[in-house]
Amino acid sequence: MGCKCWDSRAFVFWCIVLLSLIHVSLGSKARHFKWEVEYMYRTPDCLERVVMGINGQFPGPTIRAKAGDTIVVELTNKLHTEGVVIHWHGIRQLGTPWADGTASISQCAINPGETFVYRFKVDRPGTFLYHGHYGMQRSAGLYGSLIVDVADGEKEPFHYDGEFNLLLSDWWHQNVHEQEVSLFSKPFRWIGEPQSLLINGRGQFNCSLAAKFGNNASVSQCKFRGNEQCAPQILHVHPNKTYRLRLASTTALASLNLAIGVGTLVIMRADGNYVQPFAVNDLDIYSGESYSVLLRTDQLPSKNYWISVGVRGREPKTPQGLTILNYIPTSASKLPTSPPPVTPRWDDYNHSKAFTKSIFALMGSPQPPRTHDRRIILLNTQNRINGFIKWSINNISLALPPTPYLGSIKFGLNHAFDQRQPPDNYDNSYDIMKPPVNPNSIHGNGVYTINFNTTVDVILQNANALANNVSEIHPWHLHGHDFWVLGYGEGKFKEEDEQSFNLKNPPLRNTAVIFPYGWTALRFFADNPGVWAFHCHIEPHLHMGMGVVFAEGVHRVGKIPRAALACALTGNKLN
Ligand SMILES: *[C@@H]1O[C@H](CO)[C@@H](O)[C@H](O)[C@H]1NC(C)=O
Ligand SMILES: *[C@@H]1O[C@H](CO)[C@@H](O)[C@H](O)[C@H]1NC(C)=O
Ligand SMILES: *[C@@H]1O[C@H](CO)[C@@H](O)[C@H](O)[C@H]1NC(C)=O
Ligand SMILES: *[C@@H]1O[C@H](CO)[C@@H](O)[C@H](O)[C@H]1NC(C)=O
Ligand SMILES: *[C@@H]1O[C@H](CO)[C@@H](O)[C@H](O)[C@H]1NC(C)=O
Ligand SMILES: *[C@@H]1O[C@H](CO)[C@@H](O)[C@H](O)[C@H]1NC(C)=O
Ligand SMILES: *[C@@H]1O[C@H](CO)[C@@H](O)[C@H](O)[C@H]1NC(C)=O
Ligand SMILES: [Cu+2]
Repeated sequence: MGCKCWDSRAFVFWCIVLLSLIHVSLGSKARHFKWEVEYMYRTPDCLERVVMGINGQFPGPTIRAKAGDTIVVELTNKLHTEGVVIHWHGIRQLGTPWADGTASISQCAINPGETFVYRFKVDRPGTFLYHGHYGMQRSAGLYGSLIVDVADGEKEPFHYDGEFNLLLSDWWHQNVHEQEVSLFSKPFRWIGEPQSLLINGRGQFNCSLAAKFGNNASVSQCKFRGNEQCAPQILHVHPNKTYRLRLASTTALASLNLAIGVGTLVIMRADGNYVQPFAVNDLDIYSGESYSVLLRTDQLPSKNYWISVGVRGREPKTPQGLTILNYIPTSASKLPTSPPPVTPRWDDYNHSKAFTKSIFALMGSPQPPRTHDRRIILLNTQNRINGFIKWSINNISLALPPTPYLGSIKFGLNHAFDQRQPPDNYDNSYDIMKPPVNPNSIHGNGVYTINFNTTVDVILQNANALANNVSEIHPWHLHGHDFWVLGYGEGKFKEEDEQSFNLKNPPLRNTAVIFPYGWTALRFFADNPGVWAFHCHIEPHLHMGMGVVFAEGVHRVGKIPRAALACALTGNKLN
């Protein structure tokens, strides 16, 4: 096809033909969505509250796409008095860093009444999430699932007959604005443990599905007609089949364990990446993580069984979340005859560590570079600033600036944020086993500038919080990348611990946990121009400053859509 005829109609015609042929042959397409974010009344756990929903749905609509597709979400902010953004959790945004959906980092919050178009490619299959990333809007209910299937003509390397998507979250009766104020009050007011655990946005607060097995007579049996907003989603299965469960957690606070009353779950994928399959009776899932597991329904007798979700790492004051695995033709309304499985004791950290350390990449997965160019050690502490309680990283509590970094760095606006880099390490005399001797820290908004195409090791170092004998779990999530999890250790990370790194088959993930008083070592390759948040995925912790910002190859970022930066100091830089 000669393309000499630049201005002829024939050229245009043939180019359209050609483009559509490419389109068909790759099987990839653009998937368009028009979304409106709004507050609405809902009864997620049988009590009516205001939640943040999308197009009248809570959780938001599930996006289903194929690897290679382009997702286009036209997001209109129908909240009356606050901005909004949506982050596409687990999507690397290669070439589209402005679509990452992080307020003050990749874009300006979308104003009430305005529409912003997220357009990005989903380049590989997996079970992902999307959620608000401004203030604590994720806690308010702004979240949903993003499921990417293998491209046409490709197959998963495992067979299954059907699948279920279970999006796990936690829920408070206090509204999120009050939670934000309480966390920022002096004296500090902790939001407490969630009232309910939700499975696909459904939980039961004032009744229990399993009441008859409990010894608390004041808890009544839940009675559902089935159309209530808090009625559990029952998983209807046929005997002797294999089902894929897509599990993802978008909890604000709770680390979870999911247990089934029968058989085993075989872990196949973690955060979208293949792992060496292994079987468990229960699995831990931290906020920001996802798993695909296979469940075989070959148990006898074929009847109904429980699935339970319980809290880990914090003394649970929240009843377990429950749903039912209904074996057809058994009636779905028949409750299982045995009590629900009890998830492991909240402080059985050995159980959690054993699970987490059993996850290895499947043979043939991308291998990590053998060495690093830079090592950043990040000490996680709880601190005070002028009497307010904060979380800090290397003694700096992140307070985001009004101008998004992507714009301020690209346009060299040196006054937009602190130009000093935060430290790559902490004072080695710091005793991680004790509360800080001097609990004070400072607010900051400096960024770590990462040289493009270099290998970065991050050592996340946990420590004692402000109270004696308290060190919490923190699941850390990196935007724009997957990282290899090279290892976990107890106590303070030492130079010689590098000898123990797993360079053979470390799992690739986008979220990794640090255990109390321990460290976790991650490695990533900085090949994605943009500005990327790296933070604790516990919503109140991030809100209290528990995060850092990585800027990499920003001068390589192409033309940023105007609408992403139309605020603060970048508001007039785009003409
Ligand atoms: C739970 O609370 C809701 C709302 O108050 C009420 O309609 C429902 O009957 C209650 N359920 C039980 C079992 O008490
Ligand atoms: C029984 O359940 C009620 C209502 O959920 C709760 O207030 C009470 O503390 C429970 N009692 C015990 C002994 O667990
Ligand atoms: C499932 O398989 C088992 C073992 O092969 C068999 O005994 C049982 O009858 C099967 N159940 C159904 C419902 O097909
Ligand atoms: C947990 O594991 C450690 C190290 O293997 C062991 O010393 C400890 O006794 C275990 N704790 C419990 C409660 O099993
Ligand atoms: C953290 O910074 C504060 C305020 O500058 C200082 O008082 C404190 O000693 C620092 N702590 C550490 C562990 O560096
Ligand atoms: C970055 O690394 C990739 C391979 O890892 C290479 O193809 C590319 O040329 C490198 N780019 C730069 C600017 O160094
Ligand atoms: C510290 O807390 C752990 C549980 O988190 C408990 O097992 C241990 O006894 C506590 N130690 C002290 C000295 O209070
Ligand atoms: Cu945290």
